[in-house]
Amino acid sequence: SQKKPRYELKRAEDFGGGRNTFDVYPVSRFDLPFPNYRQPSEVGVFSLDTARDFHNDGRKLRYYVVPPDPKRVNFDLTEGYDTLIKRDEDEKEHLDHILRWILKNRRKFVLARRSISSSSETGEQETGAEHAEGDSQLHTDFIAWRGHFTKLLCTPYENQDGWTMAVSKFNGTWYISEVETPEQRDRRVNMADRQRQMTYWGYKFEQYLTAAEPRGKTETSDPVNTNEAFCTVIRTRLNTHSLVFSGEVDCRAADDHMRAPQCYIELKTSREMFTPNQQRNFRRYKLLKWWAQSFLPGVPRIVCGFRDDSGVVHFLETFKTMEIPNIIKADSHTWNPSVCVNFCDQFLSHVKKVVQEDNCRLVYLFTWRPNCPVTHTVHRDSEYSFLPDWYTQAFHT
Ligand code: 0WD
Ligand code: CA
Repeated sequence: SQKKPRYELKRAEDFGGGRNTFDVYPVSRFDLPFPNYRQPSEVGVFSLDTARDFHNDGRKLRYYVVPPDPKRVNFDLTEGYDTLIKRDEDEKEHLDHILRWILKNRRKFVLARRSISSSSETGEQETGAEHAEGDSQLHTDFIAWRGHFTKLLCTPYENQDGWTMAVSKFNGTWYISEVETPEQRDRRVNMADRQRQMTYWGYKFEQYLTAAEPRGKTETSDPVNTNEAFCTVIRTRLNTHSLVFSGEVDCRAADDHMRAPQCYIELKTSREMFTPNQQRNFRRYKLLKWWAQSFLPGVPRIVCGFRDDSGVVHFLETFKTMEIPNIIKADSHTWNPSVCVNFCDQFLSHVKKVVQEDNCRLVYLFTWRPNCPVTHTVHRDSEYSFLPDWYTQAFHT
């Protein structure tokens, strides 16, 4: 008897009109009017605790602590490095935390459709039992981590790191989950000590500027534990694509009159700059990634701590996400936000064309490397399947 191949490579003509590759270059192809991107709205939150356990609430939300003089601070980011408690990055979580949140909040998806299809108040109670009445659809085209969409937005201008995204269509929704490439794994596992220490700096910085309570105290002598996270769940629409994604949020403003996501603040560190060349590279590479990441969920402010080479932050600067495109406008040969968002829009259309079979055991791996088109392979019942049984079985009526 014939051995069944572990995966099958399909050719262009097998896709009923879908094209096999998606061209990225020249990126001027995406220099079109800015596409419609609906004001992102928060539909929920969840938290991951010190043991990386999921909680369907905002218990890990932190509050921004305004330093006495943001222009003169002295945060030593290396302090406590020896006490770091690090999340096990060999443990692949895929979309599991988001899926857990979805199962606990399915009524929010039914209501999302209702608010679109009928303008009148139904007067029905939110019993949470709607899905048992036969409507098992989420009425959402794409579900992923925010970070995956950030990578898509930055792709036209990225010339170092490629990506691989696994996609499965299940129950009318396309799920996107990044797969760590062998190169990414090598880099992570063989990271130099200096590099490891520098990744700690970002987490330590959060500790100097946040508290567990509004107007509370910082806890800079506690160990840093990278298992902990507060995540927002955002619903929005990019042209014809409805999106639900979750992103980790560093903190919110202590002022409780502000609503999410407008109250959220993204924290970053960056090396102090002394030359125009350093400043240009900062705008060209860092501000692109920062803009894309915060634009997606509608986080309006990014507080950056500028540090020296030994990891001491000397001053803070706030960037307004919406103003970043204006900051970079004076530069020539730089990035264009329209290109980023149009690329993402058209790539998602490509995914819809290619991934047509609704089957949680079927995974399409989309791979992109700088200077290449996006290609894909097809994998049935493979190691790449990422929608767990506990999730898919909850949809069987
Ligand atoms: O399954 C995967 N391949 C990935 C899962 C890749 C990247 C992230 N994740 C998960 C992690 O479980 C993490 O908790 O996503 C969560 C963060 O989601 P996100 O907001 O979509 O990710 P992103 O926007 O890339 O990063 C936001 C923050 C980072 O802050 P900075 O300032 O560096 O952008 O999330 C943290 C980090 O603090 N973060 C992570 N934390 C733990 N594990 C990870 C990670 N792999 N990546 C980013
Ligand atoms: Ca951050």
